[in-house]
Amino acid sequence: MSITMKFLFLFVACFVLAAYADDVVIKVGNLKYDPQTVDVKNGDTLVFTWLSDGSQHDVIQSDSKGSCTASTKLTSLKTEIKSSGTWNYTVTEAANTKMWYFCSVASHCESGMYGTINVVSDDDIPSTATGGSV
Ligand SMILES: [Cu+2]
Repeated sequence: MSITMKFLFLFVACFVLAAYADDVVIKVGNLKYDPQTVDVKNGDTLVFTWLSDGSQHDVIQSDSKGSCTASTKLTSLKTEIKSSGTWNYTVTEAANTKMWYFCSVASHCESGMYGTINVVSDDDIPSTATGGSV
């Protein structure tokens, strides 16, 4: 491979990597997660963004859709209860994985404050990113 070809290859490789991982913003507040369901890829980062709605919320993984019971598995999809700021979760799960989560504060979950994360393969979607590429 010539030097020029090597640089061209590196350039393309960098571009592909940069295009692969996306930031996906999920708004936390007003008794809901918005969007409630997201399609993401391994390597994407979920940016949970508290809306400072005057109420406290958290993000706790559950074991089924709409469940208000914390997962019995060891999980890193879990935050402190807070009222503002952001929390990032980088998707390390493989494609064809579903994850569910809810807010454990008061009766927020019972009021509909829960969400679903669909981990899909690269081919399934272009991206649901609302932020820029990393
Ligand atoms: Cu809440």
